[in-house]
This record gives sequence, C-alpha cells and structure tokens, in this order.
Amino acid sequence: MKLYIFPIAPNPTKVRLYLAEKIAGGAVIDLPQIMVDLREGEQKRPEHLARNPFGKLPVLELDDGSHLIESLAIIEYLEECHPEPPMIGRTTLERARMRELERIADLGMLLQVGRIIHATKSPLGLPPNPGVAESARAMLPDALRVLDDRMADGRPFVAGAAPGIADCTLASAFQFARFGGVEIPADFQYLTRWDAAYRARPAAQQVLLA
Ligand SMILES: N[C@@H](CCC(=O)N[C@@H](CS)C(=O)NCC(=O)O)C(=O)O
Repeated sequence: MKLYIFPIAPNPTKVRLYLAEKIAGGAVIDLPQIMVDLREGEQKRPEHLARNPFGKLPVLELDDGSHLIESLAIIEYLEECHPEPPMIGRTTLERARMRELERIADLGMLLQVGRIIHATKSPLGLPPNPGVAESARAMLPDALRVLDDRMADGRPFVAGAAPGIADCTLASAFQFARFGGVEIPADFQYLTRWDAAYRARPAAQQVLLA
C-alpha cells in the first residue's frame, strides 16, 4: 500500500496523524507516504487523476492497485486492518461518540477553516470570495462551542481518556487555522488547552509543521 499526501493540507494530515498515533501506540504499519505537490498542481496531472478523478488528497493505493479517495474511509479501513490500539473506541457507544465528535471537528471546524482560507488567501490560488469566507466564519463558533463544552469535564482527549480519530481531525484543523491565520478565540478554554497539549505529543510533533 501507499499513501499519497501533502504536508499541511488538512485531509492528508488527519490520516498522517492517525498513522503516527497508531504506530506510537504499538501498531506495525508499513505505509510509504508519497508527496503530490499541491502548490505545483500535481494533483490535477493525469497520473494523479488516474488515482483520484477528483484530483485531491489523500489517496490510499491498495496492493491490488485500486484506490480509496476519502480521508475518513481511509482511516476506517486502516483501523479495521489494525484494530489495536483502538482509535475509534472499544464499545458500540464509544465508537458512536468518537465518530460524532470527529464529524463535528471535520464539518464544523476543518471544513469551515478551509473555506475561510481558500476564500481569502488560497494557497491553491483560488479566487477570493468574501461571501463564502463570511458564511464560514459565522458557522465556526457553533462547532467550537460544542467541542469546548464536551471537553469541559477535563478529559485529556476529544472523546475521553485516549487519543482517537476526533483528535486527529481536530489537530489537523487547528494546524490549518494557524497556517492560514484563522484566529480561534481564546475563550474556548478547554479547546485551547487541548490544542497545546495535543501538539506537544511526540506523534503529533512528527507530523505537524504549524
Ligand atoms: N472529502 C475529501 C476532501 C479531500 C480534499 O479536499 N483534499 C484537499 C487537500 S486537504 C485537496 O487535495 N485539494 C486540492 C485541490 O482541490 O486541488 C477527503 O476527506 O479526503
């Protein structure tokens, strides 16, 4: 298998954080990571479009030559191949909670941060779109409030006592926000604290650049 990625880009980053956490937790996963340079537009070249017709990252190339082209599907596939340590949860309810928080982090934060950045100063050179930036900025606090409230019980990770896929998505979103200058208000105190603690983890340090 091979994983096609680009550093900083949030969807590849959440898969890379997931892999770093699994490996730090003892899983043996030999998965070469190959860079497709988004700044050079390599994702739109025929060789990459053959992997993913949307021209996006990440892509997981399987040993039979077929591809998985959605970050969450890639993570769920890897998790089923390597169940230990569990990064989605052990019980039915734990898994539902983890997936719920991961979706809130992804749709409520990562996606909105991406919309703000690409609508203001897109690293991919997309044209500015003030209306999109404004609507994404208006949506962001709702998800941050829900996540902050959930973490107000003092849990060290987004869904509880152990790192999981919600942490990977959230850390990727925070990194992209820093990279793109999207400010996260400090009054989300539990999130702010989590961000500092999560970033200091050795697994996160291997992946995060900002
Ligand atoms: N839903 C997809 C989104 C993938 C995506 O938007 N990837 C971005 C990087 S974070 C990308 O490759 N953008 C390049 C482009 O749009 O040209 C996933 O979760 O994997």
